[in-house]
Amino acid sequence: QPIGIFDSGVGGLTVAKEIKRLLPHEDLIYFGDTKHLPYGDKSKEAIVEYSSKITNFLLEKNCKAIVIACNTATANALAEVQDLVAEKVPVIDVINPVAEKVSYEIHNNVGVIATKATVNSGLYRKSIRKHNKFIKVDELATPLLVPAIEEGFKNHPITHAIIYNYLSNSKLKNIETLILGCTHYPLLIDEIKQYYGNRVRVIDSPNIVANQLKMILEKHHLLNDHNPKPTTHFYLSDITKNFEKISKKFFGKSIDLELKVL
Ligand code: DGN
Repeated sequence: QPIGIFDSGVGGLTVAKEIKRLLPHEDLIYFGDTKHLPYGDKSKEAIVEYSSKITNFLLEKNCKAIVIACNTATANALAEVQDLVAEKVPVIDVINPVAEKVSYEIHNNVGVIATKATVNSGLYRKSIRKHNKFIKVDELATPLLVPAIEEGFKNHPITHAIIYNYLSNSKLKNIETLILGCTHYPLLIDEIKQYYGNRVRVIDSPNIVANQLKMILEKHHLLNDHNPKPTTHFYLSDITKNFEKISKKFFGKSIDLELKVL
């Protein structure tokens, strides 16, 4: 049985890549809802509708676990996806495992950068403070980073100017830790680390999420570690030349994309 992974677009491939690295014998199905992106500017109702359709598709494909590899979908539709799945299979999201890990380590001031819809939900703050109510959490919407990444502006003066502008915001002034609360941002992790030097710890979410998935599969005796021919299928709800190009960047190698409209 495969693991189902979904995102609003191709950003979730940063999570899929880490899952593939950590669990190389697993079959994977990835669904990117490129037709409806960006989720970051959509209403909760729309995000719930899209996420539910994708979840049903992944359940039809007989997935043994579902990974919501999108912060915006997690922030707006996690409870609805969990209801829909009704404990048939485990659901792993990209916010709670990261919030939990951060709250158990020594962090007093945590910053989160994410899309508007994620910041508006306040889920990072709620989730961190559920575990440790002494941590101060400041969330900042940084929407321009997504198009900059999708345009391929890595190591580019435009991206450096955007990063500088956002990270120098007074909200993030005293942070010790920064969570990259959007699946696109790992592609800019070096530039963000460069901005801070050693002052701030930047959290690598895909690795935490992949480890959480591994732990849950082990717990449910669902881990596949002897599969001579693991398969990975990538479905997008809209395919363009640019998606093909950037998918390669996000996943780290060339992939075959299949069109699937839900
Ligand atoms: N993948 C989405 C996230 O992690 O929040 C962001 C992409 C988008 O919809 N703009």
